[in-house]
Amino acid sequence: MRLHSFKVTLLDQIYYSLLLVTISQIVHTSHIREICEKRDIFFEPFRCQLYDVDVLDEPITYLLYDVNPSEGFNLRRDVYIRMAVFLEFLRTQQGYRRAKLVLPPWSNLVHWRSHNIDQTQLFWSHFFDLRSMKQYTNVIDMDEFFAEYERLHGLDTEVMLDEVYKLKHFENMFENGVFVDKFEEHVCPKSHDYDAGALAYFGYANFSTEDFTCLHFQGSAMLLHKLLETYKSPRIQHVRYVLVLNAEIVLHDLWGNVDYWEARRSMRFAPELIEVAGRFRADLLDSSDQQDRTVRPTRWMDERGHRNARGGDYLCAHIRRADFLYGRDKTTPTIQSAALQIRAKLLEQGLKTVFVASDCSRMEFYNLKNYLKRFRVVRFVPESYEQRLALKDGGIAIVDQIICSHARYFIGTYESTFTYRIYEEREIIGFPKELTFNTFCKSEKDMNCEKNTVWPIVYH
Ligand SMILES: Nc1nc2c(ncn2[C@@H]2O[C@H](COP(=O)(O)OP(=O)(O)OP(=O)(O)O)[C@@H](O)[C@H]2O)c(=O)[nH]1
Ligand SMILES: [Mg+2]
Repeated sequence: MRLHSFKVTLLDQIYYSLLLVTISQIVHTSHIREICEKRDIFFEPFRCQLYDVDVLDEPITYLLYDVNPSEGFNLRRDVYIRMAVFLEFLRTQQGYRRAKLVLPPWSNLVHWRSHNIDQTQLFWSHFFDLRSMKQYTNVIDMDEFFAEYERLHGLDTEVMLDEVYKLKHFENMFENGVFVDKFEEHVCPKSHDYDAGALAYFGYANFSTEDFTCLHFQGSAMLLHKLLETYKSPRIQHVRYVLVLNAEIVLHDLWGNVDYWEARRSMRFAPELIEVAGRFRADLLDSSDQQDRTVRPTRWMDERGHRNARGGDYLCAHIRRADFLYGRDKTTPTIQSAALQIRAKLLEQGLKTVFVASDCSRMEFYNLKNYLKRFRVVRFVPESYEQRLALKDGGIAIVDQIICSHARYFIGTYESTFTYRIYEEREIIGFPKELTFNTFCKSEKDMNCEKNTVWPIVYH
């Protein structure tokens, strides 16, 4: 009898616990809703995500940013990584789980010297594979932002930003000799950015704000979370628009860690640019991914660390000229010295061809060829005006970078961000380090000069 009652209680207990599990699952699934957003009409018409219902109560925070106009293309790519890694962190925080990063268009960068072609307000999709970037975090191009704004607020409305922060370094970065993360308001100087509510943002005439704050700022991207919390409106907001100007002031949380490399790996180039570079490699350098052992998985998430890449039978030299001849003349070689250093490497590597990526003049290139008469010296030049118009200066620079990323051996310019981006690309493709991390010296007579830093790739 006692045994029986024990059995009943045990069965009862099992029954009740099963019931509880079922109920809690119903409750749990009723907390989840599927939200679908319109995407790319060809590849992924809709992206659906499961959201907890309480996440849906949170506002959508649109985080826009911009970089100091004088900064070049390749530093801007680095600022993007800081912001993307930050956004990925922010989306884990309560109140920000639906945050999105809005990509600032590219407009008339100082190094883009083809003034006969229109290079204003170019979207990121012109240079990068946005679908790939979206697989790292929730980023949208400016045209997508406008479409979303229109959906939320109707056609032909001004874009009214809730908050704009213009960042500036502190005059004294070290307080009592220590660097502490902090920000502090200061009186805004007169500026072109903002005038009576109207905001100059990439030449768009429809941006405005009533809340423009100037801040001294020092610290990593994570400090932006504190900033967003500090200035959060006490009103209930369904959507919040925040713009950070001079985002290059914001530092990396941790440069070169796994997060950095994931964001970096997701920044694959636009397929059209890869195709142009691929044709050049095939036609002029007899180089292909199969042959060169540079085949990459279709998705960056499937990449694994290795160092088996071989590269095509050519050396690539990135020879930075233009402003480097003035600002960095102590470390930038003459064309003759660069030629002599290239020659030594070609002989050492048993190669006969050098691909030159450079912002040099035609005259400088002509001289370089003359110093390397016994070798083949090639560079990428658009085959027609139409192609130049389609690629634009930024696209041509990326084609150069792609071709360099597939060379057997690479040598770059000291302290050039352009060179650093090629190092990274080759790290992702999987070259042995010694075929990548090479730097020109000022003179071929002093090859013990200071070299660029080696930042090897890391994976989870
Ligand atoms: N096509 C082409 N353009 C180049 C080359 N090197 C430099 N440029 C142009 O000059 C710009 C250089 O500016 P950044 O991209 O900031 O790189 P950097 O000036 O080398 O490095 P930092 O001064 O440290 O930022 C590039 O964005 C290109 O527009 C090259 O090899 N090929
Ligand atoms: Mg620069």
